[in-house]
Amino acid sequence: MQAFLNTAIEAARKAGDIAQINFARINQSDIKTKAYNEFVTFVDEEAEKAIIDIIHGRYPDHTILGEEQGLKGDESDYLWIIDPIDGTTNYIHSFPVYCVSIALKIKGRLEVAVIYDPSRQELFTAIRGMGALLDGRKIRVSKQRTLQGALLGTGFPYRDQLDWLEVYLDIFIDFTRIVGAIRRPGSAALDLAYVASGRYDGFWEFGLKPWDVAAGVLLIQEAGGLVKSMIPGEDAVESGSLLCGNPHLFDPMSEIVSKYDDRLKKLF
Ligand code: 2AM
Ligand code: CA
Repeated sequence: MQAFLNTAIEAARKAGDIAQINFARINQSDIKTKAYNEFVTFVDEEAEKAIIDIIHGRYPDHTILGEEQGLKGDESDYLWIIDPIDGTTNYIHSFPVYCVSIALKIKGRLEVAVIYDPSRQELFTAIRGMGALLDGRKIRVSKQRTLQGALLGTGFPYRDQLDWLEVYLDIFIDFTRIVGAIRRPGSAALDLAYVASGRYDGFWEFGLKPWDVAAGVLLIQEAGGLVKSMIPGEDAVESGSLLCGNPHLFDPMSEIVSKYDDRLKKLF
């Protein structure tokens, strides 16, 4: 597993360097619209290509799922799930909150995770069963015991998820009345790394994609946290609608969201 992790780290640093070199140099003409309010730049594309080249250079038979290129390579037991820039909207606006996310699933199970933040040069890593690290030092989820005083992260529904906005906002109101504070920085992968490292006590968001969350989910689990899909019965990574937190806050957070199960079921 260490060799896979080393490959993921090399690829994440390479992609992060490409992003950082171009940071705050993006012109309007560099921005392409993928869909209404969904953007991509040549930097996302170059960084993804760099990651794919490194992984396929070493493991030509492995499958890669990337945000920009979709599936690359034949189907195999090894699936790398990559996001070259998580937080592209921030990146385009020179708002320095974004990251590279790389996860490896083997036979359907998350085994390796890397999240790299080029702005702070922070490297979050995990191998299943071996804990989670930040720059080589062990990290754990927070010890916060009550929602009172807790710091939660979240993301708003966007684009094709605007039907979920009302129920999302009702949940947001419930949390806002109880917790210490809520943050919405705009990079879900980095948010999950912050739950793993105890900076946040919990996080929830609807409608994310596997490449936004795969690495972060393993990081949180390896740091002693809990993750679940907010859509009953679904896998957290596949559904992309997830709730996570330290073991003290996971149940109280789940209880608040479960008040809305009926409304959520109608939307999914
Ligand atoms: P992305 O930058 O890789 O697309 C923010 O809530 C999270 O949602 C980010 O991880 C972001 O990942 C993802 N996201 C996907 N599509 C988005 C969009 N159109 N606008 C904002 N965030 C989006
Ligand atoms: Ca992206």
